[in-house]
Amino acid sequence: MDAYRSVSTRIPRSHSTSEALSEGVGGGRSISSAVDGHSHYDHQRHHQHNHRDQTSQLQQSQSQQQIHSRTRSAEKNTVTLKVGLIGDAQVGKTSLMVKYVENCFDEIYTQTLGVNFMERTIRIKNTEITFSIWDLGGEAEFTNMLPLVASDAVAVLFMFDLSRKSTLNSIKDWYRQARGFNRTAIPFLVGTKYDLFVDLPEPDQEEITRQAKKYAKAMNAPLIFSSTCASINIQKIFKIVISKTFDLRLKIPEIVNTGEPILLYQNI
Ligand SMILES: Nc1nc2c(ncn2[C@@H]2O[C@H](COP(=O)(O)OP(=O)(O)OP(=O)(O)O)[C@@H](O)[C@H]2O)c(=O)[nH]1
Ligand SMILES: [Mg+2]
Repeated sequence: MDAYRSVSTRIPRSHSTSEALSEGVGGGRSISSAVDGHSHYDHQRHHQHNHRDQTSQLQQSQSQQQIHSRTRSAEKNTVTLKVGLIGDAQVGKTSLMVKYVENCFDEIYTQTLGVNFMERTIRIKNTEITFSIWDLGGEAEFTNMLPLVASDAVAVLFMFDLSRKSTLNSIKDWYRQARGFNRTAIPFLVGTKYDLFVDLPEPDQEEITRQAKKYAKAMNAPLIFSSTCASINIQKIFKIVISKTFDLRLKIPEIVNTGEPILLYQNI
């Protein structure tokens, strides 16, 4: 059985114009405009891995990728940023990755059995930035593959479902475990399914927002509420990853109020 999403696009194509618009990306020389202004440089690649017997293959591919990245860096001013996606089952990790790389969304749940991997390359001024995105299946049986996803990552997105509070409670444990394999990665706290969150009773929204802010503060992490199906804050997550990694200024306004799609990343 093919246990993975079918993600077959390999042809470079223009990306996410509608989302860029819906996210209010402006002009000027900010990172946001640079990213979207060079969308024709986007490339996507994906790999799928079976967790049963491919741990060593993954490690090999990871180290090959790093070598490859160094070679390319010397020649073409390119950089690879590894980003890990971690969190409970069904919070929407794979959906977010597929949305960012291929700009599509599937309502049907396909469990990740192990680790998925996709790449997207964007260009900012003279630099090609390749996001190498590693997505860990959230069921407990795959926790042994956490090192593959967390090691060498520049950023780890700790993801929870805004409509299921238990998934936010789990973040503590995911954070503790991932930090054990990587103490330098920039942590992000990402709430998913904001489209469902807005239908919750107000007191629930307030409680989840309060707790998410508390966790983000404790983790020293940007906090982002997102919706993959409604294209809310997906591009921004990766723009903020770039800005935090290279210490660049970003012109995206923060969103702080309960009930809105929270975006807190400055002064972290
Ligand atoms: N309403 C809504 N549903 C979403 C959103 N993102 C993902 N989903 C749905 O949530 C379910 C789980 O999504 P996945 O991306 O497979 O979750 P996952 O975290 O990768 O799950 P595991 O692979 O088991 O760890 C799927 O049915 C998705 O269609 C969203 O933004 N809004
Ligand atoms: Mg998945």
